[in-house]
Amino acid sequence: MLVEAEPYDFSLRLSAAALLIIDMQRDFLEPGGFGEMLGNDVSQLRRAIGPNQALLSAWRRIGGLVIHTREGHRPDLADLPPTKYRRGRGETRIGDPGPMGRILVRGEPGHDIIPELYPAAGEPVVDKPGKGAFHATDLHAILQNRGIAQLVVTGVTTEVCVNTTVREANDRGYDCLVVADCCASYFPEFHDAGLRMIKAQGGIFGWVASSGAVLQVIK
Ligand code: TIU
Repeated sequence: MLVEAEPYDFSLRLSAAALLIIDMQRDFLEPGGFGEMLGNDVSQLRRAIGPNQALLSAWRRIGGLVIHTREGHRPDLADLPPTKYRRGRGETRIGDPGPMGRILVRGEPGHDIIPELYPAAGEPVVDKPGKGAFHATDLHAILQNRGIAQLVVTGVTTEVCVNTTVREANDRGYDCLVVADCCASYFPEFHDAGLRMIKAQGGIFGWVASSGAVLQVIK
């Protein structure tokens, strides 16, 4: 199955592909959450919800593997690097009480995935302490155990957790197809640059396609 993509068409093998949805968490996307508290415009991210819903439901319909990730830390914060804690010099930090529970702490309402894209029973949810979904997680093992070689990547934010994960995946031997309108950033120019960085130089990290192009071949 050929998906129209840049820098050239992507040869999708459904039996070896997983849909990887990065960090579509309430604290990043919902009004009143941590992202907005930091001064970010969450509407920039919310644009990706509809396209993700369409892609997720099509992917489920064909019985494809779906994996969700969440960025966050243990309630005791033992897995939180002091550098990450200190960085930003913000008044509110990871682990502090926020609008939707303790910020970026596992088990808190704000840490969970938005209801529109909530994981279905049996879909692995990978909790990650870093930006990349492979660092300090069992994602690679899960993918290897399922015979996955291709990742269709969506989520937020394009230049942070999506890009970091795609780079990690690239070095581990996975082909990545990033779905442009299913990713988003608080900074539109970083979204654009983040996608360009992936597909430049003949696809240095992977491919970029629209959700429409993916839907066309999996429908
Ligand atoms: N998931 C993810 O990208 N985490 C971030 O902290 N992103 C920001 O852009 N801040």
